[in-house]
Amino acid sequence: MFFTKYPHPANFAFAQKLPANSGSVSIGEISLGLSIDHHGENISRLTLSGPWPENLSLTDIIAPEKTSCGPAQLDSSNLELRLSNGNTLLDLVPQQGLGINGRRWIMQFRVPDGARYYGMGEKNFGEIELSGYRTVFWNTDVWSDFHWGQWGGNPTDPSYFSTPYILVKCADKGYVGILVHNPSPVFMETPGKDDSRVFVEWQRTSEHLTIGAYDGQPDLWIITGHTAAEVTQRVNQLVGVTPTPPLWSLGFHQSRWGYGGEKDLFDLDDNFNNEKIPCSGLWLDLDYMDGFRIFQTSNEMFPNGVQPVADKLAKSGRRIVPIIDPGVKFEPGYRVYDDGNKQDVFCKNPVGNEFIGLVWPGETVFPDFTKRSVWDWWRGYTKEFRESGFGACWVDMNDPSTGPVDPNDMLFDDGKTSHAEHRNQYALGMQIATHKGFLDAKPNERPFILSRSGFIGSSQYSAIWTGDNCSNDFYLKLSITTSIGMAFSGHVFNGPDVGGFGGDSSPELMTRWQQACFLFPFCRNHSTAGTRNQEPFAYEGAAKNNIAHYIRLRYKFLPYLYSLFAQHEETGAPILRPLFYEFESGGLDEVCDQFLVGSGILQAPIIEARGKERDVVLPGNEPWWHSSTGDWREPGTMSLQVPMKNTPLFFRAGAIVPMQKHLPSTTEIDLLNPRILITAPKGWKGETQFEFVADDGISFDYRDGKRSKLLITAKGDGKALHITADHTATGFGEVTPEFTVVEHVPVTVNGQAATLQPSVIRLTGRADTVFNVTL
Ligand code: NBV
Repeated sequence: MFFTKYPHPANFAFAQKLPANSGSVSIGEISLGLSIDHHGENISRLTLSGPWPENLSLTDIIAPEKTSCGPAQLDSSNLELRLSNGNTLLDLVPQQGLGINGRRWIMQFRVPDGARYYGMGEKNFGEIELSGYRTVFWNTDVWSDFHWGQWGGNPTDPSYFSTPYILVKCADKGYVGILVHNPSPVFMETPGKDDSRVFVEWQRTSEHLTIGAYDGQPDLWIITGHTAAEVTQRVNQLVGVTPTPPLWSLGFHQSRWGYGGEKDLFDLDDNFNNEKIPCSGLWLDLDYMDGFRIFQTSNEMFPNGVQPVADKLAKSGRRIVPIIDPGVKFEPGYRVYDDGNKQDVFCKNPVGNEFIGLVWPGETVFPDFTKRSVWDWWRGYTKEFRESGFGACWVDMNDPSTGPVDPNDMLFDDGKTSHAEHRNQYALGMQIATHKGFLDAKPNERPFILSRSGFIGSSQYSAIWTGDNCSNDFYLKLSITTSIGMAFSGHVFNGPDVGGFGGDSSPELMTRWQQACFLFPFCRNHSTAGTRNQEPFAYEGAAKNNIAHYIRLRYKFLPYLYSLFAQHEETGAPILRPLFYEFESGGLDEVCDQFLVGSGILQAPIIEARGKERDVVLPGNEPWWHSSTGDWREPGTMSLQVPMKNTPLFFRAGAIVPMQKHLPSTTEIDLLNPRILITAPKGWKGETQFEFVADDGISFDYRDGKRSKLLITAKGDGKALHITADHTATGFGEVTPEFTVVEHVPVTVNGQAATLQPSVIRLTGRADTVFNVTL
């Protein structure tokens, strides 16, 4: 696979005519079957049958019932993608719209002037808006497949995780999302909006939006909407929302390549306890294994087994999360190899033997995760693994990485299917199988799995970290754009290696990184062997205090994050959002160094280790509460001084943000007694709502009604703030909220006049005066 070369339309033959309805399309001698189905007025599916096997995807798209009309219409013998109001958003280029070249296929769409592009899953371009790019979707082990000179501080493409999806903003007409449900490598090309990336003429991208694939049945899901939010929620539901994660997994995690066994874990536990820094997961890299043999723990690292260690750490509220690679050491006599060989679970090479790659254990074989029978084999091991005391797991190298060995010799399905046809969903199969094993071990516990690679559908099984980054400003900035790109493309539960994996994180960089990501959906500090220690307590003085403060603050806001995840499960809404997700107007299409957490909090972190000031744009037409100073800022652009202990965090007028009452420890997370912060300015006129959720945070009982929901409404009539809190469900017991407001204004709670007690809260700067509401 060439990462920097893409098929050109001139090398395809195109259909000269499309049928007026679903039917057959001729391209030269070849006849293709075109069918269009609708799933509601905003979703259509277009499939082609032809020289391809039928869709090889391991998971199905979760679509609403079929309906008689939808946005994709074959009209006047051309395909138009229309919004419900009849506006045509995109249409196929006449006579050059649908082409094939062997099993390669291509589609070219005409786009309106001023169109903008988003999504594309995990991309490392460092931008949210993606005009003028050519890209291919091919799960890649970036550090292995690119030269270090490239990944050290420049965009690399492709990345570990493939979501062949693009969201097009069709100027002011509306939005269309196109999801290609095809595990073979897909390619896309977006028209450029200016000449900024054109150094030589052939870098200029086409004037059309191009979508195609090297192989695999064309299966396109087309979603239209008036806003980015409508389309994004829908696509997140189509690929499968992330079930509410276990509450502990939303805490802070500490990892490092080099932690080996019980000694390191106990040291970490002591340090976090002594410093009173909460931490929910302690992560073990390759060193806990017996000579890189998966599912075999080193006796030296765990002389007394894992369970007693897990039990001790559980007292501090922590779980052990070890790494598992897919590669099985090729070593007759090693039980996992022998068993797998006997049961014929490993991928084959073109001459019919087990495919061999060169990874950590040396010569390595790979389970064929595209086969359901292999899922059953693997789940037995992950069940055992969970039962041995490990609390979760981290599946790495599942791109799959084969070291210096050409992966194209790794075939699937007993040698019948080429590598490329399945590669992008290898990790997905591993996630599903691992998840099943965890459920076998603990049927009523929500599994937590973190994976490096993935594909459409992974969101249902696994969180994602965005792979190997480096301790520098480039990657700090990328943390925001990559995570938002994923959240916009079906995978909301993700985050980077905070502090950077490769290289040394200076005290300033580590502080700024922790601040930038303290509210990210997934928050883990991880670094590679041979670099400086990067734990919060490895720093001194102000740096240590600042890093610790933002970790504690994450725990303070856990009830907010948890409710956002529960809301995501119901609606598909992402946790991290670009500004234009909530604010359609105001020229925010390209802002990529600020983001929203839910709809209530806006963050504009410092993304240069040595930075002490930055410009911030506050959208909309209402003021924002600045938690570093406790005052209100009018919308617009402003310059802010940002000392090391601060990070610019703004609360929307009327934001309802559930928090924990006290600065919490890892073990005390009380969802039934939250403190709800409501930030309404004096004289506020408006109304906002937030659905707060409480349950046991770990089991599936919430699906049987054991979840409480409190619908909180804040209403400002210009004179007073009226708060109502209505239980819409009490399956987990009664929620008894206490409210805090930031202005001394008349307040009623459920119709009763309240009194305000001054109090202080320290969020992102100096302590702010706030008012606790009592009845
Ligand atoms: O297992 C070692 C590393 C791991 O720490 C990292 O997070 C993964 O992305 N792993 C890759 C393999 C080798 C990286 C050079």
